[in-house]
Amino acid sequence: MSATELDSALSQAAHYLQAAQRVCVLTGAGVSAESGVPTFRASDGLWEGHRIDDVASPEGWYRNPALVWQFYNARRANVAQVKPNPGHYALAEMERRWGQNFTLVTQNVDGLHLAAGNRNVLEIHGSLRQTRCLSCAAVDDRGLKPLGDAPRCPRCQGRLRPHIVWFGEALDDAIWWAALEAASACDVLLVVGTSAVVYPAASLIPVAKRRRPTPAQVIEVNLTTTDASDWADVGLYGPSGIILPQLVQRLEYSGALS
Ligand code: BJW
Ligand code: ZN
Repeated sequence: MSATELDSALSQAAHYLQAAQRVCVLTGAGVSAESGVPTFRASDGLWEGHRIDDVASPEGWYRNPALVWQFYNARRANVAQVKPNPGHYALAEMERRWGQNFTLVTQNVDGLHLAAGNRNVLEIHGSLRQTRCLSCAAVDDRGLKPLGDAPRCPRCQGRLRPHIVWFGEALDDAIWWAALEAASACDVLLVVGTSAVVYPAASLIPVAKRRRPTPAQVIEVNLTTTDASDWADVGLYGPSGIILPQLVQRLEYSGALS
């Protein structure tokens, strides 16, 4: 995308946002890439040397829970060392403008949107900080310290698993319904740093476009075009850590963020 094309796309996106009463954002791994968190599908489907299916599926867990815990402990250690980037902070700035009418739906499990200051966040694929007991079902926030490769529940000594949504598993009902409600009621859906290939998360995009009587406007922010691009009214192609602050700056100049 040339500088001139980006400039006119930024103006168009700012124009949509200025008129929006309700804004919904869907983020994926790309928004955290500039913080140093690897994305999923960049290098042959490998994730820190593992096939995603081996470490992010119930089958992988039943085959080798210790390997899954080693993988998630490494992820937790990585995330403990990283910080939100300017893209995360720009989204926090936007929430300050729209308040309760701003919902951030994230597929990420790294907690960086919360660390940047967003509060109305729906973590639809779970959180690296949380564990779930396979015996008593308690969900606990365990921070980011290593948990060993066979952690036990502090209440009942049952086996713990990461509180993460793996392939083939259902999303939490209440969180998913809140995400659907936000996407179906928004005037603008901002889709940031996701390949939009994983469902049901990706279905939020057609949900927003099918809003009646007026479809939502969809703005995509990504390095490249994706499965979301055909739905997008405007595409901003470049690193989200650069593009999102530029978008916020345009809103500030126009008074929309004051
Ligand atoms: C930048 C950038 C920069 C880089 N700036 N951009 C319908 C059709 C087909 C299949 C299905 C369907 N419905 C369900 C399925 C099956 C499956 C699925 O979707 N499979 C597809 C892969 C085909 N879905 C499920 O299994 C889901 N469950 C389900 O549907 O259950 C049904 C059920 C109902 C009732 C009872 C029981 C079951 C669950 C999905 C869970 C996904 N989990 C994962 C792993 C766990 C999280 C973890 O450990 O971290 O979540 S998979 C992985 O993909 C992870 C991510 O959240 C998710 C999305 O990936 P994301 O974020 O888009 O990352 P990438 O790497 O793909 O893309 C990064 C993007 O960033 C790229 O576009 C880059 O260009 C860009 N980028 N740098 C801007 N600086
Ligand atoms: Zn327990």
